[in-house]
Amino acid sequence: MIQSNRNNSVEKEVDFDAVVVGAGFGGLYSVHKLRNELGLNVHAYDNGSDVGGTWYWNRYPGALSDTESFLYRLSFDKELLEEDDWKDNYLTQPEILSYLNRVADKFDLRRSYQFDTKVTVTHFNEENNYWEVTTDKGETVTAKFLVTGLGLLSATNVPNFKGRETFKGEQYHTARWPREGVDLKGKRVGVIGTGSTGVQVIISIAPEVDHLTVFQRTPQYSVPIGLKEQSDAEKAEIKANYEEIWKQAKSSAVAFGFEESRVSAVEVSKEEQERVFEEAWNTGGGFRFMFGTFNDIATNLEANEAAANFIRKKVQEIVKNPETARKLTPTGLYAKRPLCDNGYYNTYNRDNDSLVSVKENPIVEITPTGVRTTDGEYELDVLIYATGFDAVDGNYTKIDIRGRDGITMSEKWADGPTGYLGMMNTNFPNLFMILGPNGPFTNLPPSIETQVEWISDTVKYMVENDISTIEPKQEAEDEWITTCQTISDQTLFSKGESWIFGANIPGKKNTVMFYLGGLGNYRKTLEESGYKGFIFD
Ligand code: N01
Repeated sequence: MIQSNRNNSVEKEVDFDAVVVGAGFGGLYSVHKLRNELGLNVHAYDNGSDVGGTWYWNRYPGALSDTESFLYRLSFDKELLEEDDWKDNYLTQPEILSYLNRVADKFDLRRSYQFDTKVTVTHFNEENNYWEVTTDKGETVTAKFLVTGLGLLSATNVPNFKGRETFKGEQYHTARWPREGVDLKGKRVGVIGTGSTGVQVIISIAPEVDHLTVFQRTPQYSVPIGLKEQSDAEKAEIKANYEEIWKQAKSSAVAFGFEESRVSAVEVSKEEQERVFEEAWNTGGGFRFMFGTFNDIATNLEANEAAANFIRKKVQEIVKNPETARKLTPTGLYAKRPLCDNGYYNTYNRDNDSLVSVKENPIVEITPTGVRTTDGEYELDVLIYATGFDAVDGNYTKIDIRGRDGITMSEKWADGPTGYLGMMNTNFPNLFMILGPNGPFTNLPPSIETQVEWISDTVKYMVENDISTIEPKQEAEDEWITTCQTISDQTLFSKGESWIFGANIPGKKNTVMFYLGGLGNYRKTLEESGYKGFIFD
């Protein structure tokens, strides 16, 4: 427990030094750093019944990470990897959940958690410089530091279709998939949404259902993931090169374990473009295809079109039914978080799979027996919403968070969510957000690790120097937001409509919610700027 040495201190004792919210990668690592390493008195909450965060909730069929197995983990403890074994070069949801359970066991993290508990209200008490944290169980505790690992993609988005509640069959959002599973055998199943989640569900359930109807709004650019069994020799090499692998990932832009290309697509011949794209197509990986082939696919229209065209041709080659191929072929920019899959386009060659373009024939309503679009009714037994998330701030605005002078987080973010270094906000002292707005856009565990380490170093510094509060300076926060905006303006991402900018939620303001400058530069910024942008009191 922190002992205050301040002579002039009138602050009341707190119940806990820190409250941590969330039991995913970020929350678990925070509890380890703050409790096990700094020796603080930590209490943690999660809404789920056990650890896992994103991977606790997303149990839908086919759920898989699109980061390779050796980098979808925490790197701080080499033993964790040494002890670990895995089957393929990508981890399935049960494997990731099992990994996070092993992390919790190894570091005895579960005992700090109160599960099945939602934090509903949290107010900063300016008189005592602590956070009051209230849960849906009606309890309130106080803590000097509040660390939130609420998840970037965890507030589910279920579009408000007319008649949704009248459907007599079963309906599920993919991120709220029942723990006991769902029997889809022999059923007529509809899937709305063809993002990363939809694509995985569709591939996974198509062989088992009687008939699958996919309701697609925007056709997607997706490349093969390159899923394969990882040999013992490959695993041994990964373990032997542990230090170099993580050094490379943490200094790279997207932290997916490959070197980002330094070659411009527009400076090579068409033949060379084809060769490089074909090689990446055969190797697999969405980020590798977008960032490992050429360095300007996400920034230069001509380069982007070359990559997009390559994928379009592949769709046309793979999909046998010309009308389905036409509907599946993407037309606009290739500028969303890149997708990859294990046989998506090929799924549409099955006899029991049909594609409805809801751009051409919009959904009119959900009826008791299915989905009615402008071209007719599709009868269904089960309806699956793979419709994504209210990303980044969606989980924050659900909580009544108030900082100085009673300002609410929703008020602070009225023009869209923002944050200093992706972790803090003016007027919200001692509130550390893991993957808060304006943080890096990468393979997430290395960014989470970076932020949790910065947070625990900062807390340590404050404890050692008897500092009560930390808060960004307004000018530092403004400058960081401008930096994020400037970098984003240089990319084509800002012109593609996706959750990255909040464009998927009707009425949500389109905002730059990420720092697109890469993890390496982000880490350099943290290191070089020190605490210049902060006010300590
Ligand atoms: O969500 P999304 P997601 N009517 O928002 C459609 C991570 N992730 O859960 O494109 C009809 O991308 C929407 O259509 P459109 C990863 O970061 C990773 O799939 O907006 N359709 C789209 O097709 C990913 O980027 C992994 O026109 C509607 C879909 O629903 C992020 O999660 C796996 C609609 C939503 O796609 C989000 O992915 C899974 C409406 N009213 C997730 N509203 C891996 O690691 C929305 N849609 C592999």
